[in-house]
Amino acid sequence: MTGGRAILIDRRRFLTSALAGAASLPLLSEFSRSVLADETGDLVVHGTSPMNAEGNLAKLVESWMTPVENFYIRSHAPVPKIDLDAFRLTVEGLVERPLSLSLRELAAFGQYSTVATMTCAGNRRSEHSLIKPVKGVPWREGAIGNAKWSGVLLSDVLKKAGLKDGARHVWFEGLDEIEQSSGIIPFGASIPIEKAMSDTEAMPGALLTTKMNDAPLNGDHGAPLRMVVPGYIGARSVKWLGKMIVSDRPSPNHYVATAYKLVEDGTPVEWAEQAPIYRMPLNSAICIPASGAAVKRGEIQVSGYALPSGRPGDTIAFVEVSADAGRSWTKAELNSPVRDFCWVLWSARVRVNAADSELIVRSTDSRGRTQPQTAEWNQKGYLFDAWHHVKLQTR
Ligand SMILES: Nc1nc2c(c(=O)[nH]1)N[C@H]1C(S)=C(S)[C@@H](COP(=O)(O)O)O[C@H]1N2
Ligand SMILES: [Mo]
Repeated sequence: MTGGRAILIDRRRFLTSALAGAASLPLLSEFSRSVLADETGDLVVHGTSPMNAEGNLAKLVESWMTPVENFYIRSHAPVPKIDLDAFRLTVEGLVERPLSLSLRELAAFGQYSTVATMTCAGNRRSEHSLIKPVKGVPWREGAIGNAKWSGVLLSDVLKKAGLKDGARHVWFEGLDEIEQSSGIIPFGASIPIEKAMSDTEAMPGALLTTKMNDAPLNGDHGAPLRMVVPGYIGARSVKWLGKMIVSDRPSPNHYVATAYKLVEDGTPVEWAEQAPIYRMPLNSAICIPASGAAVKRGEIQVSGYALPSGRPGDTIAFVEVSADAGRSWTKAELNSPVRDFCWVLWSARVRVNAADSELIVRSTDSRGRTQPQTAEWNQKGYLFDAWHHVKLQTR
């Protein structure tokens, strides 16, 4: 992990500027004030080996469907080299018929597409650090994107394999090689069998994806095959998927058994006691104006995103913006489709006075739940879901 440095760049310029600029890059804390306001790059790059980058906020809110150039990348190891002819997805464990499927054989299953938002459990981690420092990629609000995913239903593949009695979880394993002190491991995840099989007409429980926004997946996003699990944290959507194991228990892989849990003290007992995170929480963020932007007194345009929790059926009901520390709230207009598992883009016009120094957003869902005013700090800086604040310089 590369720590606190971040640069905002255009993907095309990315290698040269990353190398040339490495010594003089500002620290996140130095530029978190306003750099995003006037830059035109697609991604804010936190590290290049492995690649970790988040969407430029001003661009993210331009479209409900996030273009791939603007879509965050979170990888724990370099993109693996995969021979497409030799590639096989294997399915084993508690199944009647273990499978070994080539890409062609996979394509023979029925094809489905769905729109779903992917977000990293660490999105907004930098706000945890304002409470107490946390390690990990210092994501701001851009580790999120919404895309159309196409491929085959996980449930179809599991039905073909035939679930045995006792099948409770499906494990996923990537073909990447992550260096840990214990040795090299693949990125792994698992989901409950009920989620894997829970297809509705509008939304598959999980999709074995080969295309993103109608184009073949690129290497950064998991080519040739990745899992997409709508409603779950990004870490459950394993990229470069090579193996699935049906089991009676959650995966023992580090990223299920140890990481991606909410722990406060981080004692071995607490790590063992806590359950893996599956769903993403209700959340929202202001994308425009950028943090630290200079604005004139009077009416200003504010825009951003809101994300329902990963609970099936939860949608965004309304989004509110305050310019006066939460004394009064203006309802935002929702400018995109409103669906479960998908973000909503919103905008609002609010009046700011000379004394107002920040904007706040909070969202409320179809069950009447509102984001909490503050978030619980946790060791790994996951699921920061408090009201989002953006500081302003009001003139
Ligand atoms: N094999 C593999 N899959 C992975 C990861 C990884 O490092 N290796 N990162 C996970 C995490 S933490 C996230 S948030 C999402 C990010 O997906 P993206 O890079 O396509 O945005 O992929 C997940 N799948
Ligand atoms: Mo993530």
